[in-house]
Amino acid sequence: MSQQLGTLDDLPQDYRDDMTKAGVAPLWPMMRNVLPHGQPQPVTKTGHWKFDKLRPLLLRAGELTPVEKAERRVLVLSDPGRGTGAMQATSSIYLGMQLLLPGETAPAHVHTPSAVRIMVEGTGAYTVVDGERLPMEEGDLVLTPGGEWHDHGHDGDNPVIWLDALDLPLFVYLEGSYAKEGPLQAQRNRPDASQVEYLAAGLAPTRSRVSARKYPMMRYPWARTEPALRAMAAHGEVAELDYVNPETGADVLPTMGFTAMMLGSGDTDTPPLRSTSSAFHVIKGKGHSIINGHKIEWTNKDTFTAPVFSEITHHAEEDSFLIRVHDRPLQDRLGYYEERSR
Ligand code: GTQ
Repeated sequence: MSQQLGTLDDLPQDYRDDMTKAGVAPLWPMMRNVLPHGQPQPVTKTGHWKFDKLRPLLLRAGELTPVEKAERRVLVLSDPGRGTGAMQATSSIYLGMQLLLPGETAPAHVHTPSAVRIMVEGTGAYTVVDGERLPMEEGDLVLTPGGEWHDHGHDGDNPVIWLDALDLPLFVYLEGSYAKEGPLQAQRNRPDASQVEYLAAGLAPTRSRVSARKYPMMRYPWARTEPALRAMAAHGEVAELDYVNPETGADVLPTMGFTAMMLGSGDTDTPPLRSTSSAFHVIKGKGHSIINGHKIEWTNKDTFTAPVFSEITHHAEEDSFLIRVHDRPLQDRLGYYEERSR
C-alpha cells in the first residue's frame, strides 16, 4: 500500500538544526525522490539537434579555436532537462559533435570511458586505435574502447565532422573518469580488421586463444551496413541490426550498445517502452518521431534523444537510416534491463 510519507515541515526546527549539525538528514521526506513508485522519473528531456544549426557553429569553432587549444574540438549536446553545459545528452550517454580540419591531428590519449564515432560529414579522416588505422567514411561506426590509446588525423581536403558517443556520464558519476596523454601512435601498415579479417558475416579468422583480442574489429563500414539493412527491409518492415563483436556476438562495448535501423518510406515503428535511454542519429532520410507526445521532425544528420521508458513512434517519409545508441549492455550487467509493451 502506498503511504503518504512525512515531510521536513512535520519536524521541529531544533531537531532539523541538530541533524544538520550532525551531518545527517531524514530519509523519509526524500524517499520518493530516489525510489519513485512503478517506474523511474527521468530528469532527462527529449533533445533534438538539427545538423544545419550545428554545422555553422562547429565550422566557426574551427576558425576561433585551433585544435591545439582544444585537444578535441567538440560542441557538447546538452540534455535540455539538465540545461546548456550539461556534459550529457541522457542519463548515461554523452554526445558531442567533433570537427577536424584538413591536415589537423587530435593528439593521442587514453581514458577510462569508451567512445564511439559516427561519421557525419567528409572524407579522409581516420582514427588510430592501438596502432590500427581506421578510415572514417560517412556512416561508419568506429570504436575507441576505454583503455585504448587513440588519436585522430585528417588527410582529406574538406572539414570532417563526426558524432562522439561516450559513456562519460557514468564514469564521472563513479569518479572514475581520467585521461593520459601520449605521442601520436605509429600506424601498422595494414588495412583495418573490417577489411581483412571480418569481410563476411559468420566467418572469423582461426586464431590461437593466446592472441585473442578484446576488441577484434573497431570499424563497422557503412558501405556494408546499408545493403544489409536494405536486404532485411525488403523482406519485412523495419529492419534493425545490432553492432556486435564478430568473434563473440556480444555487444561491442561494456556499457553502450548500437543498432542500425532502416525505416522504408511510409513505415512506422513503435518499439516497446525500454528501461534504456537512447540517442538517434539520422544517417540519411526524412521523417518524424513522437517521443512522449513531443514531435520531432528529423532529416539528414540530425540527432535526437529519448529518456528511459519513453513512448516512441518513428515514421519515415522517405527511406531512412538511423543509428540508435543505448545503454542496454550496462543495464544487462546490472540485471535490470526491461521492456514493457504499449
Ligand atoms: O575524441 O577522444 O567528444 O576524449 C569527448 C572526449 C571526444 C575524443 C569527446 C574525448 C573525445
